[in-house]
Order: sequence, then structure tokens, then C-alpha cells
Amino acid sequence: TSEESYACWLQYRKITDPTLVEKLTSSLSNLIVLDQSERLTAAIDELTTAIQSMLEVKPVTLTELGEENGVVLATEESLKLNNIELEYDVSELTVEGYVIKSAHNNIYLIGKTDKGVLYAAFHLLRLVQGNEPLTNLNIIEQPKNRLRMINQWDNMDGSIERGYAGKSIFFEENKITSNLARIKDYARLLSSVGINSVSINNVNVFEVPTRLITEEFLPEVKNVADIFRSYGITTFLSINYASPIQIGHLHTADPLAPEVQEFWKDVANEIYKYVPDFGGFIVKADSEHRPGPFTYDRDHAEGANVLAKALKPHGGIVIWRCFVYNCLQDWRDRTTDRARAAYDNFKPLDGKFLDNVILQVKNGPMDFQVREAVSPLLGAMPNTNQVLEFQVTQEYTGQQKDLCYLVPLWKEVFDFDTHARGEGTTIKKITEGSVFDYSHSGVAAVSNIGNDENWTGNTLAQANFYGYGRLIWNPDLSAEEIALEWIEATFGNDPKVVETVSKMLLQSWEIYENYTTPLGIGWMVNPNHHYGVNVDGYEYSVWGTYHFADLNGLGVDRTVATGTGYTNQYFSPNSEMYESLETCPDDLLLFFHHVPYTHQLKTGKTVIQHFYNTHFEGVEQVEGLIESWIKLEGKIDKIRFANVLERLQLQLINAKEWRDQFNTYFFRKSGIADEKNRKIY
Ligand code: GCW
Repeated sequence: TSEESYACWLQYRKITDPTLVEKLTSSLSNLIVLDQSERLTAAIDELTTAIQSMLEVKPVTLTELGEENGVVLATEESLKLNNIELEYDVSELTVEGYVIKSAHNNIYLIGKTDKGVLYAAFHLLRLVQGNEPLTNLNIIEQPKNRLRMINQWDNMDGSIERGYAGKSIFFEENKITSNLARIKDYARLLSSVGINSVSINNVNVFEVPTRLITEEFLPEVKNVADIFRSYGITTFLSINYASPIQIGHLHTADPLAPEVQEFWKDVANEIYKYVPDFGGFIVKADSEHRPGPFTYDRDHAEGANVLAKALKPHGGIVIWRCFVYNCLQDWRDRTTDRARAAYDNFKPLDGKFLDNVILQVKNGPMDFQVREAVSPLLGAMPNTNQVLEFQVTQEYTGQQKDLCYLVPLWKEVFDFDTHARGEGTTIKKITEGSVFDYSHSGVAAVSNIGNDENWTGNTLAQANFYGYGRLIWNPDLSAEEIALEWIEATFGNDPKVVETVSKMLLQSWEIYENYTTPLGIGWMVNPNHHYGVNVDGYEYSVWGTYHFADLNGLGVDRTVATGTGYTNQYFSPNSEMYESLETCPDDLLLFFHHVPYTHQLKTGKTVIQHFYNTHFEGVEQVEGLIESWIKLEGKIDKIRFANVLERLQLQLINAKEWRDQFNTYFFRKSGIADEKNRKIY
């Protein structure tokens, strides 16, 4: 086994520079903890293990300030009780905020609550791992987003929907796992990057997991929730909308039926007996054949509110997913447009949801493609709480075989200006809750971890897990900064390693896009499992998502003038920008317009030549990634080195298949040759 693989970015490598060791040892030998709580115990445990491993001294834990100096862990309250004066008014912190401050020969880790102290402890360790000498610390941190959630798509049989890193760490053989140690380590990783909520089962809820909300499983759900709680993480469950029928033995799940309302109240009461701080339900309803309120002629608001009412007295919330669309579109029907669906379904319901309901909206209107427009629903419902949904698991972005560092993609989404309240109404301001008066807001994402030793299949995919947490804590961090932090914590500070891996990560999204789907068209993958090229895969599937390629051109006409009218779902001036061929950005051209192969891009190239160029170049770039990685041999432990190399080689096979099939397909459709005469089959 490889400890390095398992530890991810919490390596706590031995520090070798003697001056630094001496300096750090004098600062970190005592841990003085002024309150008592499970979270502070977690913080002390983490600091103790980490310091021991990095400095080879075991720090002493004290519970009072006295002669000894060291790291002082305290909440705002105990700071006051102990009359400690810092030059910062801690009462100004938000609930999860913290301060790290050097004062009175101590390092103070002060949180508004114990959760903040725990975050501060992880932050301090991040600094030590980065070989910071810890002098004159003066750090104030508060998360920009309130809800910072991870959604597991884990099934109780142990499989994971869209999981590329082994089996579930939560479930096996239709039971909750007894390996709670691994869940604790997951909680440490999540907490170290500030994630504060987790839903543990797949949003597609069939059969057995329907019963997670009953006494049959609640005692074990409790054990899991207890672990997460001590790391500041709230537990949620995905529910089956047909539960009143399937476990309540009612003949209906109609949200307006009194017996259904009673059912959900009873369920909620039961859950809170076991998990007093239970977060609430996440719901995929009337989506991809899952049950929902439509069966009873009720709308989503009626559907969600019955659950919200049941959870309300306990402080729970309902996270209702907006991934609702007609998944059986007929290719002859040019008016139905999946991209329109979330907005068409939900926008008219603005203001009808109770205030403990949040709508969860995927970043794009289709489905986590390598590039798509930002969902126009985000920011379009001023009177309804929203959270943004990302996908850390690389369903359409290489499945953790291919390298694709997603932080730059997520940043583009956060920085997108919706113009919902005039210029500057970016997505990040909306999720931060500073545009509309939301009672809840934030970000959720589908997890990329499983029980593989390195958690994420491809070791480099750990950067997406890490990056997701760091970025939603503060969307203003740059993709470079986050990459750097992650690399140093994960592989150490060797400049060659840092430089190489950083370059690899930062180029990887563009590379992946180059050899797969260009100009925002998306899809062209094998149906069902979604890996590898199949240009017409979804063109001839009942789950059609079309590119409409013919001998003249391709793309989806989503304009108001001649297409589906989707562009109109954006605020001005975005609607006009996308509507017009002149102003529509190239990288989304085929998402919005149907154009001839000879259409000239802003780069001066034709669409078809762009296709050929990017596909040839993409393969060369993957070869470049392999060359770069090989040069790191000996600088990275053997197991992680081999793991990444093996994945890169698979990526190269994939990239070549994409290049060859894609190019031959479009050469044969268009009859237009490659200017550079490269080999097209
Ligand atoms: O992208 C699609 C996936 C499904 C997933 C669905 C969803 C959980 O292919 O596997 O189901 O999205 O988000 O609900």
C-alpha cells in the first residue's frame, strides 16, 4: 500500500531544513485549547499527528494559558472569558470564519465557533506544509459561500453512479459500511478544504436506499453523521419521491394529500431522533424517469414544499434539483430544446417555494460538458434560493483516465456576468448570496472519490477534489494558486515538480477540449458510459442530444430568429451577444448556431480547419504531457508516478481515437480536405 496515495494533500512530510525545524518546534510544541468540543478534539488530533510527523516532536496539550507558549485554540467566547486581547474584533467574523494571529508569543487560532477553529487548524498545517516559518501571522478568513456541499452518487450495493475511483466508501452489499475509519479520513479531507455538507447516497434512489430514512438504517446513518459532525460537516440524504407509497404503504405520493404530508412529518421526526442536526433532503424528481409531483398534476413548488414543511420545525432544508428535461426528444422536433428545460420548468415558479427550499442548478443547461454556456436559470429567480451544481467526477471530461483539471472551468462559471442586476452580477456574487436576499445559497458538486487507495483513481484528479473545496470557499482564488497549493502539499516543494505538474494541470482542460468536442457542441461520446468518441452516439439514441451535422454544416440553432429561442433566456446584453453570429464567442459557437463548415471563426480559420487543427494538436499535447511527466521519474514516489503514467497512456489512446474518428467523420461529411494534408482515415 502507498501512504502517499492515501494521504492526498495531508501528507505532513518530515521537514528537513534544521533552522526551520527549530523555529517551528518552538512555535508548535504546545497546544493550548481553551474550550472543549468534539471539533476541538478533532483539531487537536490533527495538529498532534501532523506536528509529530513533520517535526518529530509530540506536542503537549494544555487546557489553560500559563507559562508555556504555543498554539492557542479558542472560540470567540472563550477568548472573552480569558480576557485575551487581539488587535482584531473577532465578533466581526461570520459564523464559520476564523483568525490566525501571532500575538503574546503565541499563535492564536480563533474561530467564531469551534468549526472556525478547526478550519484554522487545517489552515495552519497548510502553511507548515508549505514550509512557512509562521512569523507575524495575521490571517482573517471567512468562506464566501454558505453552503459548501459534496454530493455522493453512491448506491447501496456499493457501486457509484459515474464513479471512476472504485467502489463506495459508504455502502457495501446493501448495508452501510462498518469501515468508519475511512469515512473519518474522508471527513478530514473534506473539512481541510472547508466543505460543510455531504449527501451520502445517489440522487437516483431505488429500492433499498429508499429505506435509509427509516429505523432500519437510521442507527447507522447516525454513526456516519456523528463522524461528519465532529469535522463540521452536516449530513443529508437523497430521498425517493415515491417513498409514501414504497415505504409508507400509502396509495399515493401526492404532495397535497394529507396522509402524504403526515408521512413526511413522521419521517422527519424519526430522522431527527437519530441525527439532531440532520441537514435535510436532496431530491431528484420528475427527472430521467424518477418519480415526482407531475404524476399528481402538481408542480415542483408543491412537490418541494411538503418536504420543506416537514423539515422546517427541525431546521432542515430541501435541496430540489433542477435537472428536469424531456429525455426522449424526437430528432424531427426542432422546437424542443433540452437547454431550455430547467428555465422553462422553474422560472415561472419563482417565489412559490418555501424559504427552506433551495433549487440546485447545474452549471450548464445541458449536462456537465467540457464546455457549455452557463445556465440562464442562475440568477433568474430573485425570490427563490439557489445553489450551483458542479461535477467533480469527470463523467464527460475523461473519467479520471484523462487529465482534466476543472478549476479553470469552474472559475469561468463563477466569473460569468449574468447582468441579472446590471453589469457585474456575476455567478459568484449570486451564489455568495450578495445579489438577492436568499436565506440559503452556495455550491454543491458531485464527488469524484471512491475506495481506490488514492481516492480519485487518477492521483492528479485529487487536485479537482481539493480545488473544488478551496474555490468555493473563495471563488477569487486563481486556478494557478490553487494548483500550487495542492502540488506542494501533495508532492512537496521541488521546483521542477511544482513547475511541471502545475503546467500539466493548467493546460489540461484545453487539451481535453481540443481532441474531443469543439466550439461548445458537446456530446459525441459513447452512449450510457460516456467515455470515448462516438460522433453520432447520441444522434441516433432515444436520449437524443443532437449536433445536427449534415453535408453542409453543424450546430444547434438556439437563436430567437430562427431557432429554439433559448438565447432569450439570458439577460441583455448576453441574449443579444449569443443571438448574433458576429458577437457569439467562438468557443460556444456551435452551442448557439448552426453554421456551414466553411464559416470563418474569429481566428480566421474555418470551422472545419479548426476541427482538424485542434484534433491533431490535442494528440500532440497529450504526448507532451507524457514527456513532461516522465521527466519527474525519481522525484515522485514510485506508486503515484506509475499511477499517473498509466492514466496518461490511456489518455493518449483515447485522444488518438477521438482524433481519427472525429476527423474522418467530418472529412467524409464535408468533403473538405485538411489544408495541411495530415493523415485522415
Ligand atoms: O449526467 C447525468 C448522468 C446521470 C445522473 C444525472 C443527474 C445521477 O449521466 O448518471 O444521474 O445526470 O444529474 O441526475
